[in-house]
Amino acid sequence: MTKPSSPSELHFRTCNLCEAMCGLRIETSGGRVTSIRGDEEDPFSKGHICPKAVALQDLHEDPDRLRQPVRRTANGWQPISWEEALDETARRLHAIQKEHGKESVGAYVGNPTVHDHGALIFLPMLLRALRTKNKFSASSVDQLPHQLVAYLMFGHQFLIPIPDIDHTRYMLILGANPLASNGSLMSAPGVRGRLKAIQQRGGRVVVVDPRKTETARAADEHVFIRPGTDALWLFSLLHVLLEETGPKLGRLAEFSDGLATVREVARDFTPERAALHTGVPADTTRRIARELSASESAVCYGRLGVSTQAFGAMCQWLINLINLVTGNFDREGGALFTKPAFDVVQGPRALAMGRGSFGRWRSRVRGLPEFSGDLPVAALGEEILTEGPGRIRAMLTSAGNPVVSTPNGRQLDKALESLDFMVSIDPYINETTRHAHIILPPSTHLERSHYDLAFHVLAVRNTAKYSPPLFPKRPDSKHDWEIFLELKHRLEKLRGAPRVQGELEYRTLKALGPDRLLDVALRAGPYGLKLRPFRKGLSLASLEAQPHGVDLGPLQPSLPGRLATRDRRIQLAPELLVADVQRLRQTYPADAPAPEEGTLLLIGRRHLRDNNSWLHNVPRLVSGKPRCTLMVHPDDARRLGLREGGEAFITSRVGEVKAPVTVTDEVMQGVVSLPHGYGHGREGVRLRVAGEHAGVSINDLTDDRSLDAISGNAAFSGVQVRIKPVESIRTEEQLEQSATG
Ligand SMILES: Nc1nc2c(c(=O)[nH]1)N[C@H]1C(S)=C(S)[C@@H](COP(=O)(O)OP(=O)(O)OC[C@H]3O[C@@H](n4cnc5c(=O)[nH]c(N)nc54)[C@H](O)[C@@H]3O)O[C@H]1N2
Ligand SMILES: Nc1nc2c(c(=O)[nH]1)N[C@H]1C(S)=C(S)[C@@H](COP(=O)(O)OP(=O)(O)OC[C@H]3O[C@@H](n4cnc5c(=O)[nH]c(N)nc54)[C@H](O)[C@@H]3O)O[C@H]1N2
Ligand code: SF4
Ligand SMILES: [Mo]
Repeated sequence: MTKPSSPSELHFRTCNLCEAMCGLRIETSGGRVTSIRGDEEDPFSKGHICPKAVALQDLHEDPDRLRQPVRRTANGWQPISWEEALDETARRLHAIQKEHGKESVGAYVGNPTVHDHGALIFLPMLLRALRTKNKFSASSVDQLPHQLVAYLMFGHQFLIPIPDIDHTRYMLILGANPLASNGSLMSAPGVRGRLKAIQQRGGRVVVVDPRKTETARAADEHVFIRPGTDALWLFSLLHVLLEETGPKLGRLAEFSDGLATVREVARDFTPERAALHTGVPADTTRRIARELSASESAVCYGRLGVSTQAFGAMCQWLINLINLVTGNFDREGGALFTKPAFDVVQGPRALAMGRGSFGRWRSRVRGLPEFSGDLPVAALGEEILTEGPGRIRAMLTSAGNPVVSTPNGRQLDKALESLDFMVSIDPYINETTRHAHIILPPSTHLERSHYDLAFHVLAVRNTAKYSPPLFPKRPDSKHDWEIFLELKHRLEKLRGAPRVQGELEYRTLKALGPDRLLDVALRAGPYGLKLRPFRKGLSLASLEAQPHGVDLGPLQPSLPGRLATRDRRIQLAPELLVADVQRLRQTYPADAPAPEEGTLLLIGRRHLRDNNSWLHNVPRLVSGKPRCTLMVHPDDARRLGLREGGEAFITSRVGEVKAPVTVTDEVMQGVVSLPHGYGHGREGVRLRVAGEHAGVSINDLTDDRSLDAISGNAAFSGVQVRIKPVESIRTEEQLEQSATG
């Protein structure tokens, strides 16, 4: 007799692997996932998913994933109990701070934090309890320029204008490849279809990128640009818009300051001057400016490739200005602010995110400025390695892999090895966490509830969706937020905080958890019960009753009401940015010097099946052709003696790697490209599948000294490298050996 199979169950939830927030329809049977598909009824994603969604199952089942805390000993990793792990972590951190001061403990917070509302709400509490100014995060290898510019122009770091991709008739995209990344600071599941719809409306898509990317191929026009020169090009675009077509601020003129200053600084940036350095012909620039100006609606969108540059903040400033002076800001089809149900900008004070801050303190060694409490992560290695008072001697990392994701990863690798103590909150023993003394693994993504606190704020449409946990959490496991709360409580007790009050706060927070706090924020938010006494507003319960999510409508004009500057005015010409224009003039003089002989400019790339450094242990996602290859233009390959399938030896100021070569005219001449997130071959990494697809880390080449001078964001775009065929090095060595032998 055959056993009856367990009945299958159907669940709806949101994929939280990237920013697109795709709705999933997941079938389970007998406590196992049997299928993951797109949820056609999700009002936002309408059935779209990408190949990564299935990783949610594979991560949950991955035998390499830690199920219990571990301690590193002379005899390898030993499992330990939660009590022991949490007590020891708090004790060691406290002891080090007691002996060497508060700043002797540092913290690094990585990207998946932003995809977990529990972590977003509870992590700041732990960081406050750590009391250190040495806080770092993945923001400073990513969107820091966007936040800084939003803070300076609109008064809040999360007032980030979102391109209205669904209504625009002209989209100018720089430094973004949403067909691989699925969109960033532009949550938009199914970007391919949304771009196609622009074309079907009679509109136009133009991509400016040193590589002819998947997105560039889907566009109407692709323009090559020399890496790192976008600020100069954007200035020349602005120049034409101001001098030729004239600014069209419209109703925004009433509450905007600084246009005259902008005009003045843009005056000498002619398209001809820009062409000398950018490689973009002056007439192309003029035409694009005229098209932007003439289009019924238009939006300029610039993302990672123009953020991680020496002029990252300036690029984001200029992009906002271009949208403003073409009359496309806060207007349908242009760039608008969202109105999220959990409003991190104008929501209840205790749950909202701070407006931001800049330069309240600086890093000890290099004097880099803090932004909103964080220091640029490019300074982390030197803060550990440089002797003196205030040196970092212990680290807490959470959901981050800075050894492969931050510049000069080799240096950080060495630095972490030298620490007195390190704790990592992470499910894996990877390039970073292998240095930890204790690893605290969280529950899996399917064991938690989910609400996209961050990405609803950054989406192309207002929607809201809550997903309950799909599987119950194992009794001996903890969510990230629980780990943070436990550590915070222990640290405060060790420090002798008032006992009764501390205990009460701990118990209250533990009982509430992130979901009850989410409920409070939803009720207090713009669609909550509070403002609509006669209609049913949003609450956790109402979202639970609508498992596919709720549509709250397209982005709408919201200014000046939504501005968070103290005078409720837009600052078009923040002093910090205006002052930096001189650096741009010096870097790109009106009479161009010849580029240095023999150097090539390195850029990164993303692949649809990667997700930064941490999905390479999923067999379904790493199958197929090796992806960690160096793309080289045919002319450069010929000059350097590189051939398809051969190996290249790549060196930069900070390091060297070897990678297989792909010869392709997809990259601009003089530019080479290597993806990031690889380099799993380091000793002690416990990722069996990733180890077989190890690749090399681009961040062993990127430079911790190359930064956006204003924000301190890493400047990954356009790292100067030298390249030789590996074979030629072997021949040189052989010649040397036969000469000496
Ligand atoms: N599949 C996948 N999806 C992801 C991720 C992933 O790793 N894999 N990561 C997620 C994360 S954390 C983020 S932040 C987003 C990022 O999402 P995107 O911003 O779309 O990032 P990329 O795909 O890296 O695209 C950056 C583009 O900039 C170009 N570029 C490089 N240098 C320059 C330059 O100097 N000027 C110009 N104009 N362009 C330049 C590159 O060629 C590339 O096409 O993606 C998210 N989604
Ligand atoms: N050269 C170059 N470097 C780059 C980039 C680039 O384009 N080029 N992109 C940059 C960008 S945009 C980003 S965002 C950063 C990312 O930088 P990081 O955030 O430092 O790195 P990730 O690779 O995202 O690593 C995520 C870590 O979190 C763990 N993790 C996954 N889920 C969870 C969870 O739910 N809880 C916990 N506690 N841990 C979890 C994973 O095991 C992994 O160790 O990389 C940056 N680095
Ligand atoms: S696009 Fe992003 S959110 Fe959608 S299924 Fe893929 S990884 Fe998940
Ligand atoms: Mo990112």
